[in-house]
Amino acid sequence: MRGAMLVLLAAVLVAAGCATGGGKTAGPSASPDALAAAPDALASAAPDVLAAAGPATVIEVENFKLTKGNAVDLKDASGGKAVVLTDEAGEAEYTLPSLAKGTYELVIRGVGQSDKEDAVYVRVAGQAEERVFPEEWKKLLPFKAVRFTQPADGPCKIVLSFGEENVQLDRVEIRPVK
Ligand SMILES: [Ca+2]
Repeated sequence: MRGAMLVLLAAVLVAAGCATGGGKTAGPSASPDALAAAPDALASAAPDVLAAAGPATVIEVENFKLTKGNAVDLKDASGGKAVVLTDEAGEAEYTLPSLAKGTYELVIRGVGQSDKEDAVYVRVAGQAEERVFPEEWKKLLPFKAVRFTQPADGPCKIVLSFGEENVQLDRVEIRPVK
């Protein structure tokens, strides 16, 4: 009888020990797992937000809404196309559905033909317009970067407007600034 009691007591202690030990190890390991899982949940819920927080978000200018602008074939351009705004009313507009609050750089890639044919204006996230252009001509190059602040998570409107004639606008890249 005493032997059975001891075995029972030992079994209770072992069971309690296991439960306590299990509890202790489960606690700390559960938190990192939960944290690791969070970005995956975000990725499926809000791809635009995540894309901006990591590598560049790239938007082809030929996918912008164009006013007085034409998509033209351009060798080596991404998507094989670029946009030329045809007169002073020319605009290309695009609204990212969701961009996370933060500071970013917007860079246009395109081709300027000469110092009289290379400028375009950029308005983004409601900031004042900035005039940008490439450093060299007749090459597909990044134009001067525009730094902007997205004030809160949400849509982000980008407007490229006519600066000079014959500027070929291939794509827009948006990167977070650290
Ligand atoms: Ca393009």
